[in-house]
Amino acid sequence: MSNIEQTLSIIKPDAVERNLENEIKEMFKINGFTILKEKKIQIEKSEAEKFYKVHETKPFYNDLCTYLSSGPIVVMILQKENAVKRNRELMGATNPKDADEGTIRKKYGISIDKNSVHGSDSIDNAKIEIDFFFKDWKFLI
Ligand code: IDP
Ligand code: MG
Repeated sequence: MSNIEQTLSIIKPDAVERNLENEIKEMFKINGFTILKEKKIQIEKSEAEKFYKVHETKPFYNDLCTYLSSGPIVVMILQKENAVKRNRELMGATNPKDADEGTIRKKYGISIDKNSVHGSDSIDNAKIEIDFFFKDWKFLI
């Protein structure tokens, strides 16, 4: 049985700044993801704080929110079978140093904070995060 899902992906400021947008999108496409929607935006720090609220007690929260709002980002809805899990696999570990060969973070990540991409970590969070950036989006399934 097919299990088509959507997940939220963000190409973070460090990658947009290095003009890696197209290369990273190509990696998604080669790996069978369809980019259903995308937009390049810059968000306010207050919006980053809302997006990353789950991390508000972490020591890196303030820097993380400053960083995500520091420059243009590309937010995308990706679709594929088991998209949430498959995207996490393609992204690789949070710290690029620990990421497997062939993953986006291994290839492009600079450091644990400048790790080039965000991806939803669960189906529930994918819905919340897609709604955060694409309010009018209606889930296909
Ligand atoms: P994830 O992006 O792999 O899901 P999370 O634990 O959800 O990782 O953390 C969100 C983001 O916060 C990470 O992508 C990374 O940019 C940043 N981050 C996580 N842990 C640290 C840390 O120990 N120091 C600095 N930044 C961190
Ligand atoms: Mg996360």
